[in-house]
Amino acid sequence: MTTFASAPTASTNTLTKGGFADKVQMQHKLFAELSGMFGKEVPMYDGALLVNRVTNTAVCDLLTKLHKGFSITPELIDRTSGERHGAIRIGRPDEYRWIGRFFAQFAMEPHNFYDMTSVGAKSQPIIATAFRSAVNPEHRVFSSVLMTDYFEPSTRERIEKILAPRQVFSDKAKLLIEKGEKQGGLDWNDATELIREGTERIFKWTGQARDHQLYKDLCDGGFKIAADIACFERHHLNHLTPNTFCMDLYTAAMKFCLAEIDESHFRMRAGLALSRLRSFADRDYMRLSFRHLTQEQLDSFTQGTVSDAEINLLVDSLVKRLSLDDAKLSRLKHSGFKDFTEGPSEDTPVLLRQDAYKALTEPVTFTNPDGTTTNAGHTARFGEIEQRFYAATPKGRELYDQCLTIADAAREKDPSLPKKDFARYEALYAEPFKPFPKNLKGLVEAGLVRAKYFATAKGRASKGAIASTDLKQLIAEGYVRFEGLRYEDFLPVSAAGIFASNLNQYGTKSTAAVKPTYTQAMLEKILGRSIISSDEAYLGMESKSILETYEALGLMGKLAPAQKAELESAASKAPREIH
Ligand code: OOG
Ligand code: NI
Repeated sequence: MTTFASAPTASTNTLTKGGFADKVQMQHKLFAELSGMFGKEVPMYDGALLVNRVTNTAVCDLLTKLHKGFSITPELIDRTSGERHGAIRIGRPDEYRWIGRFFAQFAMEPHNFYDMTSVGAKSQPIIATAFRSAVNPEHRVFSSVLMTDYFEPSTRERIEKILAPRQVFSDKAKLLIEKGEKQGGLDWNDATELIREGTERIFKWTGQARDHQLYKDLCDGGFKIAADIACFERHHLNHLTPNTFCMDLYTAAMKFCLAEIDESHFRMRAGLALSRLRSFADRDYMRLSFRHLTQEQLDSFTQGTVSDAEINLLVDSLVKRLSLDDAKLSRLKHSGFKDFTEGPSEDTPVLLRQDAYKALTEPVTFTNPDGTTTNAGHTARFGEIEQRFYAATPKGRELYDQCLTIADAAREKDPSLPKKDFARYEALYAEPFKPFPKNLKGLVEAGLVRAKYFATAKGRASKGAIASTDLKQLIAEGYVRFEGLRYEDFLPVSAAGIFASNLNQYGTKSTAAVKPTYTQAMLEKILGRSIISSDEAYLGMESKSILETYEALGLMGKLAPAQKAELESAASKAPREIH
């Protein structure tokens, strides 16, 4: 029976040495509470979480047979798949700075600059960063800020005028943040209060908005995103995305629960997803999906087998469970599930794959400048899901972008193919991704993904007697092993696709006389701090692990000075945990 080493719980109140609430623990609580809030606001979200729990449980049933010794309780499944990413869209630079300071209280730091104003036809008038922990992040929030100078002067003025008086952060929230900054942390009472400010005010959907005429003008002008930001009173969560252990099983299940595919079609897709997983779910997949497993635990599992008959039984039980009343999501108000998954093809474990149920039209009451009210609808909040794979090197990223462009073009030639013939669509989409090796070993050897290296027991025992410093050779000889680094960030092109599909509006062109250019330095100025480059952080982690490995094998003295200096310089960018 496997027990997890340090799985986070939302119920324990850990204290730091200074007597403050542990910031990562605060983060788990914040996201657990946000998830509760979002479930109340959007019943489909809770339904999707149920489907995720059911399909993740089926995956774990398969894994317990495939990896003898592995076993997991329902609570641990919930905890392991309790990871979330959210998205918020901010109107004013000063609001954005408060958001940055808010997340800092939860040890979440800005990672990467996303310029969404220059992603071709899918461009939006926003720039963004994502807040997350620097080390082993479990939660992240893609946070955008509206660039009003993207618009011609009269629209710009109308947007700025409506945004000027709103107070998203209460005085109390601001005081708590200032106190946390001054003290270096918050006690659990204050932490709980700050989390409550998040769920009851800052990120809450109120169904209230202002100035229906402006809303309409912005939407008609092609700027739904600006309407979504400017006319609303809070930084409402646009989506909150859980993590799945098997994207294709989850999407098939959602389509079945939404009555978009019938039972026989679901059986076929679920059976296929599980049999693919049977071949794919090796030790590297276990490391990637179950971060709380220790290396000893992973090493203690022995290879088992799963027969086709056993897969059929799993599918039977899925059909049974998903046919119960609580999973009949087609009864809820919904706009359907997307027909294809964003990201790499199903057989290519790089970066991340995302899918979603489409945005719901929700009732909104607008208060107009003359005091009258208008009841209308707003379509923006949707239900995403994701599965994360290995972090790409710049070379891997470039290859990914090339493959994606070809795959997207192939898909766009016949957008109805996924619905008509899913198998043919999958083959068509996978074809351009053929240059990618399909497992971690191949990906690392080709220099396409980042990894963390370790000296093995054999390597340590041979310390001092090893001649080569060539990593490939050291691995082949059993002195060194590696694990893939998980991709913890976002993809601008996928993000642009997400904006486009959930706003039901492809993209926007600047209406300013000259389209302004936006830089990372501008966003850093807004935030009042620097933004971390994830590429440097992944390379830093990799380089640091290589140096530690050489050290453990007694090879430091054999390194060429230039190679050592390069590794040391890269390793200096390895992230440090802050608490
Ligand atoms: C953010 C879109 C980015 C993702 O998963 O790439 C995002 C938004 O819709 O505001 O969440
Ligand atoms: Ni998202």
